[in-house]
Amino acid sequence: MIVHIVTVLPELLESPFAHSILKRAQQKGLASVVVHNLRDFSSDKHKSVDDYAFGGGAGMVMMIEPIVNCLEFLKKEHGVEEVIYMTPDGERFSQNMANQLSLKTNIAILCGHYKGIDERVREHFITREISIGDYVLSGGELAAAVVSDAVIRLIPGVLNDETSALTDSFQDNLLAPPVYTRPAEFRGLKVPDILISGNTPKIEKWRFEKAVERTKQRRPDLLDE
Ligand code: 6GU
Repeated sequence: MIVHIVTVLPELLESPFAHSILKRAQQKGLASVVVHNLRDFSSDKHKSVDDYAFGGGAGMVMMIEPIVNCLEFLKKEHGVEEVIYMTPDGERFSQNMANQLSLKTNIAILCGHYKGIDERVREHFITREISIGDYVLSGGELAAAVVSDAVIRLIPGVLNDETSALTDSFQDNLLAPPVYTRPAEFRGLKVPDILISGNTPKIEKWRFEKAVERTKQRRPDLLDE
């Protein structure tokens, strides 16, 4: 999968993909993240990407021309099939959406800034609008990194133990059960005996019960779905 991220702040997206699982996914050739500077697609001499809003009011609006130049390049040269716009008024991101997106081979993610993008882009060039939650970020970059991370780790072969994505919170509408590691006792704080028993069927049953208990307490809404 290739994830193309279009942004006015490419520096902000350097680190998130340079470590750990996302770095390894790219080294293994399973995913690649390409960051595009929107300014490179501006055709005026000042390399402008934003302008005042028609009708007045505070805040700049991202211009249609550089965005469409960039998206047309991505479609033509890279066969991008899905163009996602990151915006607080988009559809709320979920594990289900991450699963769907992980099946694509070429996606583009456009990061919003300022007061947003010219509405004509949203109407005619965007295939999907995503928000990562009910709060406002300074720009779409961190949200794009969140979405890319959630999607790339689901690509088969990215996680070492392929079953581990299946036991994540949300994958089956349940939160994950508690986990422990050595030592078995720390300052009198003990690990539940069952986990040290070696009885795998009982351990699996315990984990399922804990997952249900935790979900009932913290996210009862998940059990209604
Ligand atoms: Cl996608 N963008 C911005 N600017 N703020 C957000 C968001 C996106 N999702 C939640 N808050």
